[in-house]
This record gives sequence, structure tokens and C-alpha cells, in this order.
Amino acid sequence: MERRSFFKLGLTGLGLSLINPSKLFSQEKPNFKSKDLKPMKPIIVSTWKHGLEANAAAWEVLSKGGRAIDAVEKGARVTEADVTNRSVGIGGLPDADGKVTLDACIMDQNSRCGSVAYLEGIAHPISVARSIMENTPHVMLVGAGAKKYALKNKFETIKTPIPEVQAEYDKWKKEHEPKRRPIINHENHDTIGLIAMDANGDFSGACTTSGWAYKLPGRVGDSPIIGAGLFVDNEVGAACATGLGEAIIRIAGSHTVVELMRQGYSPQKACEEAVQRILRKHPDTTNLQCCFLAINKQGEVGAHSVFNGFNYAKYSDDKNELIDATFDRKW
Ligand code: SD4
Repeated sequence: MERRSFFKLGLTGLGLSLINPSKLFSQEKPNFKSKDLKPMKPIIVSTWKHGLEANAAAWEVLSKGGRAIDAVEKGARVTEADVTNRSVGIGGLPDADGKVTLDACIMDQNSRCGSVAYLEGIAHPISVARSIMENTPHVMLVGAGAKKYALKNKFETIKTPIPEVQAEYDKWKKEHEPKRRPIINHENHDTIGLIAMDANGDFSGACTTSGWAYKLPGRVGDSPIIGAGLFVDNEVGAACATGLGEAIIRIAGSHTVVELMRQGYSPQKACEEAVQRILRKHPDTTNLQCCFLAINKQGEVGAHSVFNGFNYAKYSDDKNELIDATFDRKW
């Protein structure tokens, strides 16, 4: 008997003759055909208020027909260079030992990606991540190896913590040293994630952070993890995350959002479902702030967070605006 008829007979025997076997073993293809879509207007969205400045720099690239990968890197560098920012780059807060360790990743329209984690003393981790993506066979370099790579390739060095941050750390240490329990809250969630689509309809994303303030030494969050803090799939769109990295990693957050969009969810619904997934896995929601931001191939945007307070900057149609995201619950 032919394998196919045997299979059908088997199902009939089970009283399942009305079920189409192809539905049981789905081989559905994604319903996105990027070639069928018209060229889109460029757009960039970035997490938090500092996204406005980052977007402005990125827009200089996008508005001239430049590539999304150049735009997101340029935008991320603005926030990394901001000495007043306590969660990203040069002005970032240190770990519990007083060391500022930076995490960043970048991903382009061809699903190429680069990442650095636990990088010390380098001004622009995002550019190191891009260099790893473009010039090495690897995706991720961490700690001493990442630093060695950055120095060898002449990336700008910095001395961290900067004096103001050192003073903040000294104060924190006096108060918290006995417990060594970092508290994450809605005031120190300022990682920047940027996702952009250029005039060709190509996507790229970047994410850069100093991570959870006063974290245990060696801790790495979601931000440099491809699929957690950032994910790009040029057939579908892009997503990034900010908030409690540990919870975002547990559901491979940004990848989850992109895959939901692939299945037909709008960016907004995809971000909402990712938040629900986090909530289902965390009965204790104390300090569980997690936020997602996404755009799809049609240039639609979605953003949602566990708690109120998350906002994002959107630059499109020559307008740069700060928008409050929807949320599941109030603090
Ligand atoms: C982390 N997700 O290291 C980052 C923190 C963050 O804004 O988003 N800060 O877990």
C-alpha cells in the first residue's frame, strides 16, 4: 500500500477521516512576500525619551536614502556618547564592584549580526558590535576578548566610571553593600533599542546599554543577546526590548515578537502577546518592567509594556515624536 493511503486509512480507522492530514502537519509558509510590497517610507523608532535625539541623527541617514544599518548605528552612538545618560555608554552606572560593563548588539537586513557583552572602557560598543558582524566570522565577543578586539581595531577608549558616576556609586555602596541586591525599577530602565526601515524597505536594529545598575559582576542582560533584546527579519520586520533582561531572555522576547508578526499579528498585538507571555511565567510581578517595540514591513508600529511609564520616539514623515506605549497594569 502506498504510504499516503496507509496514512489516510489509519486516520479513518481512528474516526478522523474528515481531518485533512496536511493540517495536522502544517507546512504553512509565511504569508509575507516582501517582493510584493511597494517601497515604503523610511521610519525609525527608538526606546525612551533619549530616542528623540538618537532618531534625529539616524534620520540624517534615512532621509537621504541611506541604509537602515547606518542609521541605527549613528543613532545609538548619540546615546552612548551622552555623559548624562546613566543607563547607556560613557555615563552608565557600574556593577556592584564599581565597574562599568557595556552590552550592545546590531543586526542587519541579511540577518547578519554582531554583539559585545561585558565590555569595559570603550566609548562605542555598538560600533564594535558592527565591526564583529562585518569583519569576523563570529557573532559575539565578551569581556577581555571583546576589549582586546576593540583595542586592536583602534576603537575610542574611555575611562569609566566618570567622576559623577563614581560619586553615585560610592553613595550606593555605603547604603547597599551589606545586601548587594540591585533593585531594578522604572527609573533606571533606559537602554536604547532602535529599529529602522529604510527607503528600500530593508530593516536593521541596534541595542546598547550599561545594563542593570549595580548588577552582580559578570551579569549580562538581554540587550546584547540576538533574539532577546533585538531581532530583525527582513521578511517580516523588527523588534527590540527594554526592561528586566532576565525576564525578556526567558521568552526570547524580540524574536517572539517578530515571529508573532510573521504569523499575522500586528506589531501592537505581537508586543501585547509577548508581555502576556512574560506575565504568565512570572507570578510575582514586583519590578517586572518589560517593554517591547516593533515595526512591520508595512511600516506599522506597536509598543507595549508590563507597567506604565514606557515611551518611545518615532521618526517618520519628517516628524520626530515621543509616544506613550500602552501597558498591562499601573505601578
Ligand atoms: C538589561 N534590558 O540589562 C537591560 C536593562 C534596560 O533600560 O533595559 N535598561 O536587562
